[in-house]
Amino acid sequence: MYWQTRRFQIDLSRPRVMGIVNVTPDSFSDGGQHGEAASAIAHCERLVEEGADILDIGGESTRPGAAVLPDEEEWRRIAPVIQAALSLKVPLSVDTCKPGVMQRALDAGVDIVNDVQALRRPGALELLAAHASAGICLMHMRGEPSTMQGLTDYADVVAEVAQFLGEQAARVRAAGVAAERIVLDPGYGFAKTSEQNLLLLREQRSLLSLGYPLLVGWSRKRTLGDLTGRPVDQRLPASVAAALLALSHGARILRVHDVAATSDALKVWQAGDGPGALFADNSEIKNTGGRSQ
Ligand code: HH2
Repeated sequence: MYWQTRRFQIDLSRPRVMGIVNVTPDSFSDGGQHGEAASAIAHCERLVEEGADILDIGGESTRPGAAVLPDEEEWRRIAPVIQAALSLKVPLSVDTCKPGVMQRALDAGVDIVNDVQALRRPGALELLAAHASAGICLMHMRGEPSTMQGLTDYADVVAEVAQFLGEQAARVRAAGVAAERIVLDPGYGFAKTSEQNLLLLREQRSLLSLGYPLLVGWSRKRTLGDLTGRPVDQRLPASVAAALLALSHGARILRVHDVAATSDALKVWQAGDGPGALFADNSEIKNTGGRSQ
């Protein structure tokens, strides 16, 4: 099982860590920490040293009620970071739902588009279909960050998330995108209550029947605060526990803020996950040298 992205074929026979780089003043857990390009670039380097397999770079917060930015401003934030991070030899993902930003990021050379709106904005699907090899993450959510909190009415949240992701993947495939380029994400925390997030986690494995690898983002999210009573800056142990649970329920890519801690936890998890697992790390990410681009 692998994820085809622009420069890299990511082998998913071992789980992968996607490190979050928020070049924003207002992200829910680290807003303002890497708002300047220089500090965001240093953060990229640190995350790679800590074991990030992929970097996910975003310029606009998706937290409930976050301000919507013009394309120009979002791109101005992330452009220098993407430019610098391209030399770090790990796949780069851009976290955006705006086709104008996707276009610029793809032109600049990013490997993956991570879209919390699952390529539903006009022009997004066409853009990715016209691209030869960029990886795509399709996530479930309802509404926009400004409205999603009120959109948590589901008859059966697991069935509805599965149906949505199946339909979006089919739509992307019908546009001519190879299945190997697609991963799916249940969208923890997006238009879901804590109870619904936990139910989805327990039933997460059922999403594997859609036939795509799963990427998940539990890092520091509010449900973890609800469970532990901890504020956002004290949710590291809870985030690691949720990440490992998501792995044991079939996820292959973990989108996290705390790469070092998650990588350590993964090593232990893998060591106990089969004979010789600890030393059988021959599943490196293969650089395809941008051949297919
Ligand atoms: N969560 C966030 C943003 N992007 N993308 C995917 N695929 N899955 C997620 O769960 C996900 C995501 C929210 O986290 P963060 O980036 O830390 O916060 P903010 O959106 O406030 O910048």
